[in-house]
Amino acid sequence: MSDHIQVFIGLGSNLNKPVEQLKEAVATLSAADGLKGIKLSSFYSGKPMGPQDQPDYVNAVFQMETSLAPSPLLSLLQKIENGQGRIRARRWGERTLDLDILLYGEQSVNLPELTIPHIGLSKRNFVLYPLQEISPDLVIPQLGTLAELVAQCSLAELRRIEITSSRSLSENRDRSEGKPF
Ligand code: ROI
Repeated sequence: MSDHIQVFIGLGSNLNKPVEQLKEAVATLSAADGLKGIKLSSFYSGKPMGPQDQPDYVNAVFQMETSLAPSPLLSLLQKIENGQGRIRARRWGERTLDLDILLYGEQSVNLPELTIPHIGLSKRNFVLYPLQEISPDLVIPQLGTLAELVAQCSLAELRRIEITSSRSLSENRDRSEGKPF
């Protein structure tokens, strides 16, 4: 891919079989024009940040390379969210699929529709711990080292999920036509 920028995409779901939602999103992202999968974190389950009367979330972070500029990448992510029947019941409430651009190379982006690094990144264990798993030496623009941020953020009840089914891996490989995910 020419002009590739390293991006980290945050994935989250707490409705309609969250693990399946994330697997499907990973397959779709991997097969998308202008994106290439590099490394996927484990899946993590955790208590909601926000109202507690909603199901637990499943989260992951996907390191990718992209030839897309930030805004077209955001549009693509929104299209994928909508394609998976995005439900967003209320502010800070339950959702079928959230795809967030956490980091875009070493760039800071401040557009009306998009802020990178993602707002709240430094406070969210469900972002910081998966990031640390796949890229422990990261330095985050404006915020410092990932190691420092993780040290200040409680793991709380975040847990790695063991995914036992091998179905998704072969399925994803087939659907992404030879791409690594
Ligand atoms: N809480 C958790 N644990 N994981 C999420 O992905 C998540 N996403 C959200 C809010 C509602 C802030 N809470 C979350 O958008």
